Formats: sequence, structure tokens, C-alpha cells
Amino acid sequence: MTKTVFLLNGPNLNLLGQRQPDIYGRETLADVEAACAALGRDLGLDVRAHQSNHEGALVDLIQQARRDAQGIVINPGAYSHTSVAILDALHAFEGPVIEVHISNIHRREAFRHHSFVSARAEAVIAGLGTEGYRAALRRLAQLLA
Ligand code: DHK
Repeated sequence: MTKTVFLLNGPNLNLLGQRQPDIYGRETLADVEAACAALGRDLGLDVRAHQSNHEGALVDLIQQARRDAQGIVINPGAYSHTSVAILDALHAFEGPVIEVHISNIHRREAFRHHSFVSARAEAVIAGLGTEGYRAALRRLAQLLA
């Protein structure tokens, strides 16, 4: 049976492909979302993609996932390093959560080394580029099987 997965991206990830391409690559968010939807079809996952620059909107989406999704892939962007609200929302979600960072946050500034979200994640992927989203979906498919 097809499982629904939310693919959530936080602030500034709408600028993927234009913003610091040396760090985040040249693929756009639309490219990433299309590739994830296609992979999802192969894996039996209905991938529903959302992006917001707003913390509260991301909390609302995670709460919506309580009803509408069995798993979450999330790149919270800069909110990874600041948001207890997103962590709390994820704690209220019962399914598996995988955290993705396009860049290797541990090789960057010290303030990026800690992520609040990691305390709730089944897995944390950092530094695989946009392939990290696909890796997260493959793992979610295993966890939801
Ligand atoms: C994306 C961001 O926007 C940053 O704020 C994070 C993350 C890293 C990424 O690597 O995808 O620090």
C-alpha cells in the first residue's frame, strides 16, 4: 500500500540552484522535488513536497503530517540550529523522521554543528548534496515497509 511522506524544506531552500551553488549545488528545489516524486513512485511512496521560510508554517505542516503522512524527510535549513518549536512538533508526530542537510554542517561554522532536530531523527544525512533527499526516501521506505 502506498505510504505518504512529507518532504519539508525550510528557509532559503526555495533559492536552491541560485544561492551559494558552491555549497548547495546547481539543482533547483523543483528539480529535487521532481526527482523525489519519481523515486517515491518506484518505492511506493506518495511524496508531498512543501517549502516555507517561516518557522510557524513548518510547525503547521508537521502537525498536518500527523493526519496526512506516515513519514517525514525534513531539511529545516537554519531552523535546525535554533528551533525548539520544530523539534517539539516533530516529537508530536509518530512516524519516522529523517533529517537532511545538503552540506556537511560539521565542516562549516561552529553554530551549524548542533541541530535540535537531530534528537528526534531516525537518521541524519549531511554532505551528500541533494542526493541526501533520495537517500532519506530510500531509508524511509525501509522503515515504513
Ligand atoms: C541549509 C541551510 O540553509 C543552512 O542554514 C544549514 C543546510 C545547512 C543544508 O546544508 O542543507 O546550516
